[in-house]
Parts: sequence; structure tokens; C-alpha cells
Amino acid sequence: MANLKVYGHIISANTQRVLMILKEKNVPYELITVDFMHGEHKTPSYLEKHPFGQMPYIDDDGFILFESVAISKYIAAKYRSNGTQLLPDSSDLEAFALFEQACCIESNDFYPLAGGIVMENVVKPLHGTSPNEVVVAELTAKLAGKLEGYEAILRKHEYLAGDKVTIADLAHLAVGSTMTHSGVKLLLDTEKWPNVARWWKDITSRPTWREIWEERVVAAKLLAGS
Ligand SMILES: N[C@@H](CCC(=O)N[C@@H](CS)C(=O)NCC(=O)O)C(=O)O
Repeated sequence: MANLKVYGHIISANTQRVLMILKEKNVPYELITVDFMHGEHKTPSYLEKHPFGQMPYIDDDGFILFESVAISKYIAAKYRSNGTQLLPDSSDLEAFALFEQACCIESNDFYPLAGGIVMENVVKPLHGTSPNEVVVAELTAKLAGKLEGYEAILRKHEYLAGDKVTIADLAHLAVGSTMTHSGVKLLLDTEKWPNVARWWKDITSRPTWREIWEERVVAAKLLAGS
């Protein structure tokens, strides 16, 4: 039994983000599946651990932490010498600042837009509501504008924080893949944003991500049929 427990669901993009980092760092974990369809994440005992009633949180031998990017950074720092190096050297101030800049780009310029599209196209239908096509079109247009910025960054270097992959890149995978799977395929557009498409192909090809995505697809089918 692994000491590190992840409370979440394989279908939850933010849970997938954390699982991906654990796999990249070869850290054993146990996924405790939260029955979110029946509101388990809003129960008093869950709220004691995660005051916002969201997935995921981790219990690392009694240490409770929520927010998927904070969890990812904690794991990457705690297991710095395991598996893929996903953080810059903390003594290199400029590299660290560029890494934090890339993390901010993900959380401010990407997640609200791509996450909004996922909310419309995937989460709402799961709960029996139709997507609002006007909202999807608006978010898609705004995201296309942001990809101009991504293209400018990725034209200069291979990944968002430089020439090495970091958490900032991998943090895009879950929401980006779910959005693409739902039909909004901006990240695959090799003509408009060739460097974005090159970067996206690179990070989505990682074997750790393929494993998580396959599990996610199976779980999504089960949930849709239940
Ligand atoms: N910023 C949080 C977002 C967590 C989040 O939105 N989780 C979703 C699942 S991917 C959730 O629990 N949604 C249910 C809800 O908000 O009630 C993180 O990165 O962990």
C-alpha cells in the first residue's frame, strides 16, 4: 500500500495532472476514487481536507495538500532525484523565474479558456446539460489569440520555460487533451501555430501521459453509460 494517497477521479483533469507527475517521478501512489457524481467532494468530511470541495487533494503520510499545480511542485521537489527532472535548479534564479512565468501562463492564459471549453463540452453533458455553443465559440476565439503568444515563446525554445520540459508544460496536458478530444483542435493546427503543434505532439506522446489518457477514456465511457 503506497503512503501517498491521491483523492480524486481518473476523469478529473486536475487529478490527471497530479497522476502524470507521480508517474514521471516514479513515485508509488494510491488513487482513492471520489464519488463526485454523488457529491462526495461536498461532504463535511471531504471539506475538512479540501475547503473548496474539489478534486484532487493528496494525503502524503498525513500531510494534506490541495491545488494540482502546488501538489505537482511539491512532488517534483520532494522527489527531485527520481525520474524526470521537472523543476529548474533552485539556485538558478533566472531559470526559476522563467519557470514560474510559464506556470502563470498556464494558469492565467490557458486554463480559464480551455477549462471553460471543457466545462461546456464535457462536464455539462456528463451532468445532463447541453453545451452553450456561443460560449464555446467565444472561448475558442480567445484561446486562439493566446496561442499567438505561445507560438512566439515556442518558436524561441522547445518548451515553455526553456529547452527542458517542466511541470509548466505538463500542466497543460489534461485540460488540453480533453478539450481536443471534445472537438476543439486548436493545439493540433500545424499551419497556424507550427511550434505549438510540435510542442503539443511532443508532450502528448510521453508514455506516462498515454497511460493516463487510456485509463481516462475507459472511465469516461463507463460514466457516460451509467
Ligand atoms: N485549481 C484547482 C481546481 C480543481 C478543480 O476544479 N477540480 C474539479 C475536477 S477537475 C472539481 O473538483 N470540480 C468539481 C467542483 O468544483 O465542484 C486545482 O488545480 O486543483
